Amino acid sequence: MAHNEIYENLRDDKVSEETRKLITSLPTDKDSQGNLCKYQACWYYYNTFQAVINFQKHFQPQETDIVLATFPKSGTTWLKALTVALLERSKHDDPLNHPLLSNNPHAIVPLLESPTLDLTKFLPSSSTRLFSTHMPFHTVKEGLKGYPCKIVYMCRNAKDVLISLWHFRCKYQKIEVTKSVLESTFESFCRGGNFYGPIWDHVLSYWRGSLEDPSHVLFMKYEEMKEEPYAQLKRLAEFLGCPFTEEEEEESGAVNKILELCSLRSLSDLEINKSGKTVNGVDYKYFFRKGEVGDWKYHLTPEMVSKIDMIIEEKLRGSGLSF
Ligand code: PAP
Repeated sequence: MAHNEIYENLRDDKVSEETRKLITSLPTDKDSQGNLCKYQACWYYYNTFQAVINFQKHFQPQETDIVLATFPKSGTTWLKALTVALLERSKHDDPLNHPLLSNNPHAIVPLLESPTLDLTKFLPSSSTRLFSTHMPFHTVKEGLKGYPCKIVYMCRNAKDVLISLWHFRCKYQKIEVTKSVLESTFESFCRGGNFYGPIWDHVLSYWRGSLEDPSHVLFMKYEEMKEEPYAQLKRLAEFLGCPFTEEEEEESGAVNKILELCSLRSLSDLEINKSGKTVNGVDYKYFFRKGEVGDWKYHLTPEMVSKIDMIIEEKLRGSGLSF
């Protein structure tokens, strides 16, 4: 879900008259958390939808912008931390003075479609700007208005995303983690009617984007990052145009240092991430749980697994992608 502004996202008090009119022409739905509408093949709560429109109309991109894109619960916090650490690495000789030690990654990398983001604060400048998004590829591209910005997408096994969403939802709603909440989350997830869903269309939008333009769209997988973090971090650095030098790799062990700084254990041990909260009062600690591959095996019934596998198989058929 969308971090700092989770509660803002669920509301609809920031929606203009013009956007309300637009919503009347869109498919709409409702879940236990709020009203949703479907825009450019993706479901949004109304405040977020307004923010998407604001982004597409008013965002002023620049060529050097980097956008980190994910479906919620696919490794957003990790990708943000790794990218910040990569881009900032030359600036922080004093290891205790690193921004990640005193800020949660979500506070460092703004979400483009956040209902509380003031776009006028982000005027083009000479420095590289780092943003994040949960919007699908085509919606982001529209807001980038032809600028050849770099986009990094991290995808994650859909069943693990579902389990992560379920736990997160229970934590921030302060309700018990029950099977019945899992069942309702499963139902809307499979139907595709959940916030930012359907996940398959989301992932495919970036997959196709990366095939069409690999020098501007990097497609990464959470599982590969877990499996071979060293190689994947180097891949990310190369894509972003800041590859590790031989000296960095061999003498200072920079790759391993970044991986260690950004590990779930290190980040979740930091005071800011143990006791800090987003501007809307969501505890940062909710963004750190197990961080494992295949946790779904302990929670989903065989019926659930076969249903979701069938949907994934059908949706991804012929795409060349598996996840
Ligand atoms: P968001 O999209 O709402 O920002 P996001 O960070 O993608 O959330 O999701 C949190 C998941 O990433 C959690 O997964 P889990 O529920 O399966 O455990 C969380 O544990 C995992 N995560 C957070 N930080 C890291 C990290 N540094 N390394 C690996 N996984 C992480």
